[in-house]
Amino acid sequence: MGYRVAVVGATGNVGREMLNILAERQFPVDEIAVLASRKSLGTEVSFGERTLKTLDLDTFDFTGWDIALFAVGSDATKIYAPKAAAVGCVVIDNSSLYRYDMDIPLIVPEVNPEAVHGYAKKNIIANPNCSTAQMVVALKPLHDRAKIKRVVVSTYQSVSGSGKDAIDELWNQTKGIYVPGQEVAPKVYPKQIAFNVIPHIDVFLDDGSTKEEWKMVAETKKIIDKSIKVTATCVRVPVFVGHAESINIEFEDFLDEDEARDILRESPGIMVIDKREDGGYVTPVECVGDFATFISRIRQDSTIDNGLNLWCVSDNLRKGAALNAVQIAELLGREVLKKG
Ligand code: 11C
Repeated sequence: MGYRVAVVGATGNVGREMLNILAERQFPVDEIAVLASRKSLGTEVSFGERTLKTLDLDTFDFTGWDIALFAVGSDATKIYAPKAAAVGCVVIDNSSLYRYDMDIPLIVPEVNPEAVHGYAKKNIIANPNCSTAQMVVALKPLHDRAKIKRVVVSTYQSVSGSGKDAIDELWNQTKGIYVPGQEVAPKVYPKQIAFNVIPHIDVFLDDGSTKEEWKMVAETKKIIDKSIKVTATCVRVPVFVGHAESINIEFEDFLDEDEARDILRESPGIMVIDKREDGGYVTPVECVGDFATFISRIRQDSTIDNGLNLWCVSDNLRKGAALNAVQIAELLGREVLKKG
């Protein structure tokens, strides 16, 4: 016996990836419903070999459904997630709406699987921001060995993090640069993204940081350890899929780079590709469609007593969103619902 699963926001980038990953990982699905807003009604989406037509989220009754994977914005989540949760359907939400609610667990299954038992307070589990998810997968095993004091991270985030319109903007703007008269003005982003980088993701906060940067701080604390200090600079780059991060870590205890490499090699969800030669590291285009978080360029930071630098790359639509949500569903099934 398997689960009755609803995917909410099934026509978006993340919703489609959720369906792909449910099929790829052979999640035990007895019945699947693909839901979307009225304007996308009837749009066809793939689920393994099957083609499914989207149903109307507004009129859908979640009674009797086990799990709903939500991949819509916070506004729609606020309306529909409580409706699903109230009738016993466990919501796994990819928006930022519930991440900082202390009654709702924020889970990366390789890092804090024990938090799943907290789902019952509200019948909702939150999925972290993509840039946080891949970073905490890398940090947790190192924290367990040498206790992290402080993290300085700079991100190189792909345009798929901003949705389909942003992917089109990068594509059209890039083409437009070569064709006089067909230049494409910035619309999704405040400045040109083609052949450029933009040090601004999400809205600005009073202290001069951006909300994306704040999310990396707050979510790392909630998922791993509130004592870890994080400072982030989040940057949008002209890459379609795959977020990269340069991470500098300061530890309480000394951790040798070779030991760190061995620890990461043995840790769940991580693939270490770290040869000190041309091309001996992973770049975003190589991680697309993969489940792993890739770690390269592991090296001592000789400017402090206990420091390491590393490079971390992952598919932001997968580990950063859809894969992590499906892994949470797997965890929930294994530890709590126990049907599959
Ligand atoms: C980006 N990280 O790359 C964002 C997308 O809080 O779930 C995901 C935003 C979020 O633009």
